[in-house]
Amino acid sequence: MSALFDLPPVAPDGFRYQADLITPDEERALVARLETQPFEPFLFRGYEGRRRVISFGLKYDFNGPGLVSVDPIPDWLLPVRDKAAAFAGLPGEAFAHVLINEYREGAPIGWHRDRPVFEKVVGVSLLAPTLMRFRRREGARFQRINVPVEPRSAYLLDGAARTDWEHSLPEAKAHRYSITFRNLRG
Ligand SMILES: O=C(O)CCC(=O)C(=O)O
Repeated sequence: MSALFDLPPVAPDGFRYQADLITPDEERALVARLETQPFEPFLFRGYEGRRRVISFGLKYDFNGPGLVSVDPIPDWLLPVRDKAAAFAGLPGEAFAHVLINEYREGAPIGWHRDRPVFEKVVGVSLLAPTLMRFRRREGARFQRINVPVEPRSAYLLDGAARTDWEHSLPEAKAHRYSITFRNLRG
């Protein structure tokens, strides 16, 4: 058998990646908007994370009610939402929920799977690059895959990448935003 077949997978099933979903000009314009937004610390059942977040359309409140309505998705987010939706093979309006994460230097996101109420997840990255880490239990151990994620790229979490694998990001080395879009599971 060729050594090719012994190589570990480069990404979990259901993960897709597209470099340069947005242009440097689009990234600059989005960052200028995000700098004016009232980000708040991420709260999870009494725990305060180091990343800051803001949601539009729908918000998942981990401290009680779950999914709640919030301010509608602003016009300036619609072009990137539509590009993210096209990448996922969905109409733009399917992405009723936007969660924007802001990571300053040192801020991580811990191991998690996104809430089952959501189906597909598309993340668009701005500013610093990062490494998306995936893990899946294999008996007593974890199978692990790390995927580099560059600024202006998009990733899709669907299928096994969404339901079987957990993901996390290491502490940010520099300022980064992710604009994440989710549709509701039918
Ligand atoms: O910042 C990212 O790209 C990851 C975001 C994430 O995992 C989440 O919002 O649940």
